[in-house]
Amino acid sequence: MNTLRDSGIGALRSAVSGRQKMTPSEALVETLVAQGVTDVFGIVGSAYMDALDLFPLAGIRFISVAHEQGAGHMADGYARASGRHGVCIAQNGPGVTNFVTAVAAAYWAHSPVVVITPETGSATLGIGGFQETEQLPIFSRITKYQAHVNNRSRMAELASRAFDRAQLELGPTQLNIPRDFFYGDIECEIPTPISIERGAGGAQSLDAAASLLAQAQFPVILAGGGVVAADAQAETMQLADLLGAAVCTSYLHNDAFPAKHPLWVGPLGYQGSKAAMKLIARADVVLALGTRLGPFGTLPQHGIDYWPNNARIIQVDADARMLGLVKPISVGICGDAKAAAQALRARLSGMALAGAANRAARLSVIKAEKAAWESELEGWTQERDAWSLEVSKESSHMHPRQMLRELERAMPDAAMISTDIGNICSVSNSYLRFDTPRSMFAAMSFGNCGYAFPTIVGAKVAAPDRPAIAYVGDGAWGMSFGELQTCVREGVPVTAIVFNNGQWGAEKKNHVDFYDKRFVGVNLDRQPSWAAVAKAMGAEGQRIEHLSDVGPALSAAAKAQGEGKTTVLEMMVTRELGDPFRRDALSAPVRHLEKYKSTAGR
Ligand SMILES: Cc1ncc(C[n+]2csc(CCOP(=O)(O)OP(=O)(O)O)c2C)c(N)n1
Ligand SMILES: [Mg+2]
Repeated sequence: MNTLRDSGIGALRSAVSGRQKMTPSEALVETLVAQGVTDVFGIVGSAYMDALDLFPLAGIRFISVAHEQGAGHMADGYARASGRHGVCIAQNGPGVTNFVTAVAAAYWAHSPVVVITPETGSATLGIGGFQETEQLPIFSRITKYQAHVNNRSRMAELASRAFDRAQLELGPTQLNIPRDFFYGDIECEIPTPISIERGAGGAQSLDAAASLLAQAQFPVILAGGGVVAADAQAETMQLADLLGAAVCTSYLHNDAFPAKHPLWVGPLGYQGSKAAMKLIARADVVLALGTRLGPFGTLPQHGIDYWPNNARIIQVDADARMLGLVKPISVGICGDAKAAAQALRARLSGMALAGAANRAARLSVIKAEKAAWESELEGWTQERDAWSLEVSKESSHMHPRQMLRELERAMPDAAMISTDIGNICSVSNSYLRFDTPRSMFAAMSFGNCGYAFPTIVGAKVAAPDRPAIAYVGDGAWGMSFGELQTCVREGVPVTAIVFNNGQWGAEKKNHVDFYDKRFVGVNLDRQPSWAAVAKAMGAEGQRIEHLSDVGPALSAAAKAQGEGKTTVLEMMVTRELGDPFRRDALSAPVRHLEKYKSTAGR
């Protein structure tokens, strides 16, 4: 499960074997070594200094960040890019509480992040000493497993379990350590990591699914994050080829299926592909492979209520609790996406496929829908609602959609892209296509502003040879640009594309649509020049005003990563806004009190 990136430190990298005397700090660090950990993100703190002292000799790099939230996101990006554990550590109390948002985000991104949380000393716990708070309840709903070191002799056992469970359950786990438990003499053995092979699922459910797929006239595959996590792209392609099935990707998992494949039809969900929506709407059988069918990812979009309520739905998920949770299903398979795809193909290879008769017709429908969406997108150079037309009329700035298209065209091969949660980042969903898995790191369903930048920094540490690019709105940039210090100080070169529209645009859209443009707190006036800020922080910075400069600037910035340089490209864009996030969740304001009546209705 854990393959070491840097075999050059091999001699240092094997954990001590056999039962022997050591300190708990040594036991922890040796457990990290045994688990293949080479990088840990955090901010230094006295609580765990005794263990930190051992990192260099253990071959573990400590990446010192600007804010613990950044460390958590970096661990998440690291895990998503590599499939290996992402690890973060902080000072007890405030350092640890700074992790919370990042851990919640990693939870919903299904990232195997291990959060090491030193705690106030066991001898003073509960009497309100320095930097004390109960650290287990805080993370109890955003971790898959919490280990509390209740006895120093159990350090290696519990640390090891936290690592194993993060991979087993694909999500963050917490290792909580009273700070005095780093010290003392113990005798223990460092456990070998447990690697669990996930199976294809039950034979009966696979048979039932194969039989539904064999009868399908219009099968469609919906490839989700599980395809990425299980490295199941090749198997998904083989199954799609066999069935002649269109393949949609689930919301914000655009890297689950290669965009160059003829059966790729694009992402579902917010700002997704109309081709994908129209094709899945026609399906009589859907194979939802490696997806929990998250509610936000199947909402109507572009005015299309595309979910095929009458189709037979086969859902494959490694977590049994996800089966049938959000959408009714006909067959639920608790299995690994890769193994399940293989098992289904093996079954279907020997069966007569009803969909074979109309395969050619189906393929031509797929081709036509893709072409129609491509040409619509090509002509969709700006938003056309009244507000957007008004604010962009006099503006010399770029239309966001055109700018996003230029970025897409100039995107370097094998790029990793993280996206934040603003309006322009969301619109970018239509323009983000990938041929390689582990390439798209969106803020997923936790949807926190400030996710994208630190996450791409972590991804770059995991995959230093791949171009690493973050898409970030200017509001979210204000939250996260501090991590430029980490890029410069630690030599982690990335590119941040900052969309300067001078507003918290995604939320402003709600003011426009539902609150009659009564703007409160959505304008970001008097911002600094983000390009100048970048330069002041030791990175490169460039303000981009013209479409013709977008592509060359991205290419140069990606190339500069090879020279160790981080670049901020500040894109000057109009204040126009794409469709809102939550048309479903807002409604016209109702007011009963006289003094607020003027705000009623709209
Ligand atoms: C941490 C956090 N705070 C607030 C929000 C609510 N929110 C969602 S999108 C958004 C606006 C984002 O603005 P910006 O980053 O400038 O991108 P734009 O929408 O302008 O493209 C806000 C405030 C959030 N999702 N996360
Ligand atoms: Mg903005």
